[in-house]
Amino acid sequence: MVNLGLLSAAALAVTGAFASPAKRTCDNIHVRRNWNNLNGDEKSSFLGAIQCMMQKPTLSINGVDQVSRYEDFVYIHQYPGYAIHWVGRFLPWHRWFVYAYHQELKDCGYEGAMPYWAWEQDWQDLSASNIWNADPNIGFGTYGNFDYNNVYNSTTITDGAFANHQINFPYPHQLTRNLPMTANYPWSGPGPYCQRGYNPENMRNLSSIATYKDFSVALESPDPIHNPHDFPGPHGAIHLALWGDMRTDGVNNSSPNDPLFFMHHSNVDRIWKSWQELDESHLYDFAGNTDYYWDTGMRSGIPAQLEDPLLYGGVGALGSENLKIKDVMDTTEWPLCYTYEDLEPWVVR
Ligand SMILES: [Cu+2]
Repeated sequence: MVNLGLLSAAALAVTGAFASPAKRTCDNIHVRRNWNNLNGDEKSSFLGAIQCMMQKPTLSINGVDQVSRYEDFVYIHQYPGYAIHWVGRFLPWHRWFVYAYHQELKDCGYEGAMPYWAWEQDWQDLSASNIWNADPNIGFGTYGNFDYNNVYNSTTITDGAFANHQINFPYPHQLTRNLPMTANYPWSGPGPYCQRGYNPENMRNLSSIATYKDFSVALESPDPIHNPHDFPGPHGAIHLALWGDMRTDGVNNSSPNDPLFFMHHSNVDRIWKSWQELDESHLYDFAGNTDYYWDTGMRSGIPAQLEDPLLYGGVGALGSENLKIKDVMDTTEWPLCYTYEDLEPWVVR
């Protein structure tokens, strides 16, 4: 059960404010910015707010093993499991998830808009991205080194703002990544397999897709059992390329343990937002299935609809209990009230 008494001030603010959605308009529209365009003070403030979340007490949602407000987000992502991946609600669910995370960062003193990692700009060599920065004040840290003796646990990140970050949920370990394992595991790392997911050719293909149903699958990644392309979509490609905590599959679903998860999903959301603006018919276009069964690879036959609940697994946190998919389709409408500074450069016409 949810312990309502432990809901955070930020979560309560979102909950209360959402009581009358139709009557509210945005006071202003926040412009989310490319991480590369933030100055040192802004980067430091953003990373400091994440560290603050990692120190804050957990909401003890459902009484599992998470130890901090940050790990609550890991749990909230894990809990609904198959109902938020390879389904129609994948994009809207993660949109609200990143938004709610940003509310918590504001509660921890970060005043800027949510940044994003425009990884499609790093397509030629992911390992050369500016995102890898070892400075403990302004960097997410580097990308690890492959450990042949510990393939799935990967290597601990020992630099940057999250050096040796101790994770407790869903199992105790330190933050890991594993970008350079390409030579022996070609389906990971910055090599050709993942690159086909986010290279200009695939991004061009994405921008020309006509319907949400097809666009959503292509952006997320075809599911592993029904993959018609034999290469991942850009969302899946980045998870695979970074390996380590970002790679956690449909069993753990604990990839938010790496703070880069939110930088990644902010960009996934930007790409969806860009697509929504390409044609007026796209803004409220929504379809897909409601469930996916990992063990059998079956998609449920129930068609997803705009009226469906966003579905935060019944945990009730983040002010989401009454939220429907239709409420988060337009980011420039209340409650979201944001856009992106460079919406369309990824669209190769
Ligand atoms: Cu996810």
